[in-house]
Amino acid sequence: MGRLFIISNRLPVTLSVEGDKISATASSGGLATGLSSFYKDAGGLWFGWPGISFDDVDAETGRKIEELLINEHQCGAVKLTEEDLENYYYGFSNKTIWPLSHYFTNHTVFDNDLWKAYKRVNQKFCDTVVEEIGDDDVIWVNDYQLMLLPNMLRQKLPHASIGYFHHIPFPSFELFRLMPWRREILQGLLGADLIGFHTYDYVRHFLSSVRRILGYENILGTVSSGYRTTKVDAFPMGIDYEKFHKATKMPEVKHELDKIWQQVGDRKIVVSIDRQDYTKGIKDRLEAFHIFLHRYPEYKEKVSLIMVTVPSRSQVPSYADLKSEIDELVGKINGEHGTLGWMPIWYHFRSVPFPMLIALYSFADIALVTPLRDGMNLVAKEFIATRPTERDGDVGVLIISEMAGAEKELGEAVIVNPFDHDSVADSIARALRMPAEEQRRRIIPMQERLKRYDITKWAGDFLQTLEDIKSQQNRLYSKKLSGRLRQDMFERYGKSSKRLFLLDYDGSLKHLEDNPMQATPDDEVLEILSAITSDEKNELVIVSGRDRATLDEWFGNLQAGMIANHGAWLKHKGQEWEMLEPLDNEWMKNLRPIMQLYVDRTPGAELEEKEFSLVFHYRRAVPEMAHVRVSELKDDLRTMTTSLNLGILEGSKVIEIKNTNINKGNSGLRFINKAEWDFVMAVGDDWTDEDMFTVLPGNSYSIKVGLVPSTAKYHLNDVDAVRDFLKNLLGLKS
Ligand code: GDG
Repeated sequence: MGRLFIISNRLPVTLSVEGDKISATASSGGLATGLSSFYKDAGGLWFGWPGISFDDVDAETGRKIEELLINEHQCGAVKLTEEDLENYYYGFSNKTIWPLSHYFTNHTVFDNDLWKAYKRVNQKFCDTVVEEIGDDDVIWVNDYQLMLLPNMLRQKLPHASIGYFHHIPFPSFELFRLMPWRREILQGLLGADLIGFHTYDYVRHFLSSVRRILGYENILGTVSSGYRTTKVDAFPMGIDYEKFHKATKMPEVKHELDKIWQQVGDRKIVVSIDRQDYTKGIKDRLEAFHIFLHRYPEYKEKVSLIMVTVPSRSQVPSYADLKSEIDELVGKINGEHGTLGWMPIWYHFRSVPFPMLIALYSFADIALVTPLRDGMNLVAKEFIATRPTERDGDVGVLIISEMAGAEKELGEAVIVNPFDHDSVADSIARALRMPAEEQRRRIIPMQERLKRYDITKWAGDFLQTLEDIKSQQNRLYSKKLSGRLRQDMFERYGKSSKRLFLLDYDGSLKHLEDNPMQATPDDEVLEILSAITSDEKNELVIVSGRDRATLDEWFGNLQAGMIANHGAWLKHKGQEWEMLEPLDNEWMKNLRPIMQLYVDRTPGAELEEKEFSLVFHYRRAVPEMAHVRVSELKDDLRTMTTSLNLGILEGSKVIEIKNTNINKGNSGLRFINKAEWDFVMAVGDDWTDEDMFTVLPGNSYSIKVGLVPSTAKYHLNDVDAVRDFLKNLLGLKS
C-alpha cells in the first residue's frame, strides 16, 4: 500500500497572514483527530483550503505558506479565490447540494453558473493534488463539496485506491432526481472504489438513484458501472470518546462549571448546541419549548434552556434570514414567560471554547438535539460521552430527533419527531421526571457503543475496507495488459504465423450506446479490422449477439468469420451462414404469451423476439417493479424450461430464454478447432463472453474489457484502450 492522502474542502489548519507574519492554528475537530495518525504515519498529506483567500497572495508568500503547511502540519493548500468561495462553496455546495440533500427544496437554487464553478473548483483540487499523488497511493476524499473529484482523480490515476465519505444525508431518489446535473454527480462519485455514508438509509437512497438514473445495478452494495466496480457501505462516524469522557476532569472545565453553577444554582438545565443552520430545527425547538412552558407551569423558574448557536455561512441569504427569526422568537418567549430573577432561554450566538462546551454538556440535565434532517449529529454523541456514569444519581437524558443519522446508534435515547412540537414538549417534561435508575439504564449502553466504535475505529474501518477492496481487485481481477506483459505479447505476435482473433463488438470494440441502433462501425474500428484481415497470417472472427443481417451489413466487406445471435449462427470467411446445430424454436409458441403478459404488466418493458430466443428487456421500467416481475417470471419459466433444454440467461436489464447449447463458447470452438494456431487472442466485455474465454487453449490471450471479475487472464480498461492496444499490435501506431 502507498501513502495516504486526505482531501477535504477545509484543511484541519487555519492560516492567518498579517504583513510578513504567517501563522497556522490546528483544529481539534473530530475528523482531524480521527485521521491525523493515519495519514501522518503513512507519510501522506492532507489537502484542502486553509481559510484565507488567495487573490492577493504573492508568489513569495504563497511559497512560505506551502512550506509552513507542509513542514509543520503535513498539509497542502488548495488555493481558492474569493470568486471560488462565492460560487463553489457558498454557491453550489451550500445553495444547491446542502439544501437539496436535507430536503429543503424551498432553499435550493439551481444555477448553471454555480454548477460551472463547482466543476471548475473540483478540477482545481484535482490539479493541485495529482502533482503530489502517485498511482499506487491511497486517497480519501471527504464530503459534498467534492463529489466530482473521485472520477476526476480516477482519470489521472487509474490504479489509485480512492475512497469517498459523504458526511451529510443522501436524499431519496424523488429529491435527488430534481438535480439538473444528477448524472454527472453520480458519475463523479463512482470514480471511487469505496463510497461511505453514515447510515444504511443513505446507502439505499444512493444505490436507488444510481440504478434509476444511470441504470447501474448492484450486488450487495457493489455497483458495476460498465468497466469498473464501486463498493457502497455504511460507516457511522464516531467521536473521540476518551477525550470527551475525560475532559470533565480538566481544571478549565471545573472552572467553567463553577461559573455556571453560580448563575443557575440548582435549576434544571436543557442544553442545545448547533451551528446556526435551518436543518438543525432551532426554530421548531424553540416552538416546542414554548409549548412546554405553557403546558407545564410547575417548571416556571425551575428550568432554563441554554441555547448556543454558532454563526455559520452567513453569506448565504437563507442563513442570514434565520438569525433574525430566531432572535425574534427568543425575545418573544423570554418576554412572555421570564420573571425578574429567571430567563427561560439563555441564548448565545457565538462559538464557545472547548472547556465551556464540555461544562455545558456535563452540567445539563437534558440535551435537546432536534434537527429536521442531519447526516449524523456529533453533538448528541459528545453529550452522551461526557455523562458521569461512574457516580450515583442523575446521569442525564438525551432527547434526539428521529431525523438525525445518530438516532440509529442511540436507540435508548428519548426519540422525537422534531416537527411534532407537542410531543417534543411532553418529552422534555418526561425527561425531567425520569428516575435516575432509568437514566442510567439508557445512557450506559449508548456509552459502551460509542466507546467501541470511536473516531479512530471508524477511520480505521473505512481504510481497511478500502485496502481489502484493492487486494480483492488484485486477486480476483485479471492482470492489466501493459508493460512487460504487453511487450511479451507483441513479441509473440511477431514470431507467430497462424493467428486467430475472436473479437466481441459492442462494448469491446465500440462504446455501448443508449440506443443500440447507433452502434454502426466508425472509420477507426474498420481500419483496425481491415489491418487484421490484410495480413494473411491472421484470421479474424467478429463475435456478437446481433443478428446475421446486421453483421453482414456492417462487416460483409471484410475477409472475416462471424458469430451472430450469441452463437446460434456462424460463418467462416467467404462462406455461407450455418447454424451451430439444428435448433427447434417450437417452444417459443408456448412461452411467448406468458412473457407478453409480464411485459403488459410492467410499464416500460419490451419483448423482443429473436430467431432462436425470446428477450424480456426492462431497462426503461421502474427498477423496483421490474425486480419483482423478473423474479416472478423466472419462477414461472423455470418449471417449463428445464424439460425443453432451454436456459434463462440474465444480462444487464434483460433476461433471455434460449437453447442452452447456444453460446459464444460452443460456436467459438468451431474456429479454434479448425487449425493449429500459434497465437489466439479473444476480447470481450460482458457475461456472454465468459463462455468464449473458458474454451480457449491454455496459452491464449483472453482479455476482459473493464476492471471487473472475469475468467479472462488479462484486462484492458475500456474500448479506447482496446483500440489503442490493437493499433500498436498491428503497427498502425508507433
Ligand atoms: C456535518 C453534518 C455530521 C459545535 N458548537 C461548538 C462546537 N461544536 C462542534 C461540536 C461537534 C461539531 O461542532 C458539530 O458537528 P455536528 O455533527 O453536530 O454537525 P455539522 O457541523 O452540521 O456536521 C453532520 C458531521 O458533519 C460529521 O460527519 O455529523 O450531520 O451536518 O463536534 O462539538 N465546538 C466548540 N464550540 C462550539 O460552540 N468548541
